[in-house]
Amino acid sequence: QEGYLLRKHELEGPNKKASNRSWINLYCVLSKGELGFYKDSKGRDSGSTHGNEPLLSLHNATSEVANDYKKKKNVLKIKMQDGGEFLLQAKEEEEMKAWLAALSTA
Ligand code: I3P
Repeated sequence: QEGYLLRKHELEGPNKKASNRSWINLYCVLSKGELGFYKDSKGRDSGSTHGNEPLLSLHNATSEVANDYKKKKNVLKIKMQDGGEFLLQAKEEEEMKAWLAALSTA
């Protein structure tokens, strides 16, 4: 599963708000239990992530529709094992569902 999503870093750890909280459009790639964020698909090909961030391990991560986030539609939430949290916005509901399905088996 891969494609562009808007991303907001919500929490850096348990109850720790992320410092950079703005929405950014990133090319997201889910592969082998890890989620990578890239500027575009060329970034994926060269392996250089946005801001040189490490790949996100989805081990023990949970994903759900972000029903508590009201400002945008088609937003899902990923909660990581370390307490970190990201919001990801898809352009359409079907796209959000496809990501949730992929994340649930990652
Ligand atoms: C953030 C940006 C986000 C906003 C966030 C701001 O400011 O406006 O869009 O989240 O609010 O801190 P900046 O771009 O200067 O980093 P929302 O879109 O969810 O409102 P927050 O800190 O209340 O999450």
